This record gives sequence, structure tokens and C-alpha cells, in this order.
Amino acid sequence: MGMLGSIPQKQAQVLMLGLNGSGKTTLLYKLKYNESVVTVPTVGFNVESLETHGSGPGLTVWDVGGQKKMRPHWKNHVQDTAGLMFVMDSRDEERLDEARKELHRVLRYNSLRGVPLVILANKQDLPGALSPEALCLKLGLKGACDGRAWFIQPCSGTTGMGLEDGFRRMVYLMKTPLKRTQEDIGVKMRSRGFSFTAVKRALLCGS
Ligand SMILES: Nc1nc2c(ncn2[C@@H]2O[C@H](COP(=O)(O)OP(=O)(O)OP(=O)(O)O)[C@@H](O)[C@H]2O)c(=O)[nH]1
Ligand SMILES: [Mg+2]
Repeated sequence: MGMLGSIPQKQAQVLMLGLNGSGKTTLLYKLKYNESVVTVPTVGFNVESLETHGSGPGLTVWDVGGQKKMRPHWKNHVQDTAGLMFVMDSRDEERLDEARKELHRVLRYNSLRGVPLVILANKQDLPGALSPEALCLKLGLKGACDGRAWFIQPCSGTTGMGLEDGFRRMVYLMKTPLKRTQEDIGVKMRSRGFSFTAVKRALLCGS
């Protein structure tokens, strides 16, 4: 991440999944090169390395295609994953249930047990995009995130808004013990105007 500056000390694998068209490839290249690329549906995967702050690991980000025919291959990429990112098209209410099922399925992979999760609530630039708080509820994260630190980050792969924050959050979750992330996330969510109930839900999810 040009953003985050100096040379990483080691690489951590980040697996980026989500339904086809949610914006994974777009946001990866926006973040890496600050360019808006014209994408085609990913068959296979893209992989890019991103630099982070001096004390953090560099990230190797795997962007795996999300078409239905690609989803059985997701499990081939889970080994050695230190952080999971799940990208949502926040405007695609029609496929919310499909996204929820796929996310819950992925969270049941043994190799991803306890691995931190950042949900990127993408396409926030579009009118009618669901808020991160609404997505939290609709994705039914409570229960699905047992024993796992997680965070939901609003962003736009088109404008770049929130992308650096999302990856910074991932580095933070990878480096910080679960209990402390719960306290910090509660404070951050309140400062962003999340309701008491949403904060409580987030904290319960991580416990
Ligand atoms: N308005 C808007 N459009 C976006 C955003 N992110 C991606 N898109 C568009 O959404 C479409 C799909 O983006 P991709 O990046 O190809 O989606 P993907 O998740 O990689 O899809 P697969 O490779 O099939 O899994 C493209 O037309 C992008 O331009 C965003 O934040 N806002
Ligand atoms: Mg793609």
C-alpha cells in the first residue's frame, strides 16, 4: 500500500472473497496503483503484495474470482491465510442472502477458524447502498463470528474511500489479541455513530 510506507518485515496472506461483481478486483488495483481499472470477471485469481507500516507485516492479497463456478475453488486458497476479507456489493440487496450463505460457508472452513475477518461494505458511492450497520444485521454475523475478531468497513473501489482503512484494520486485527480488539472496536464504532445495540452485537460476535 503506497499509503502505508516502509518495508514490511514479513508477509502475511490475506484472502479476499465475495460474490462475483462485488468489486474485489477493482478495489485491489485502486489500492495498489490508485487506478480505476476496467475489470472482467476473474477466472482464477489475482495476487498482489501491499506494503504496510514498518512494524506491520507486508500483505500478500489473493483476490479469487467469485462467480458460482469459481466458488468451489475458494477452499484451495485458505491454507496459511492470516486474514480474511469478504467484499460486499452494498447495493445488491437481491443477492444479500446468497452473500450471507457464502460467507457463513467460508467461516466454517477449519483452516479459517479464529482468522480475523474484515467485511468491506463496498460501493458506498452508489445511492441506496446499505449502511455497514444494516449489512451487519442482514449478514447475521452474530454466531457466525464466534471466537473471531471482525470489523465492517464502508468503502468504495471506485473512489478509493475506506480502502486503506480496511486494510489497516486487517493488519491491526492480525496483530492484536482478540480481547483488546473488542474494546477498541467498541470505542471506534461509537465514535462513528453506531448504535449501542450494534456495538454490543459486534462485541458479542468477537467473544
Ligand atoms: N459504483 C461502484 N462500482 C464499483 C465499485 N467497485 C467495483 N465496481 C464495479 O463493479 C463491477 C464488478 O467489479 P469487479 O472488481 O470486477 O468485481 P469482482 O468482485 O472482482 O468480480 P469477480 O471477479 O467476478 O469475482 C465493475 O463494473 C466495477 O467497475 C464501487 O465501489 N462503486
Ligand atoms: Mg475479480
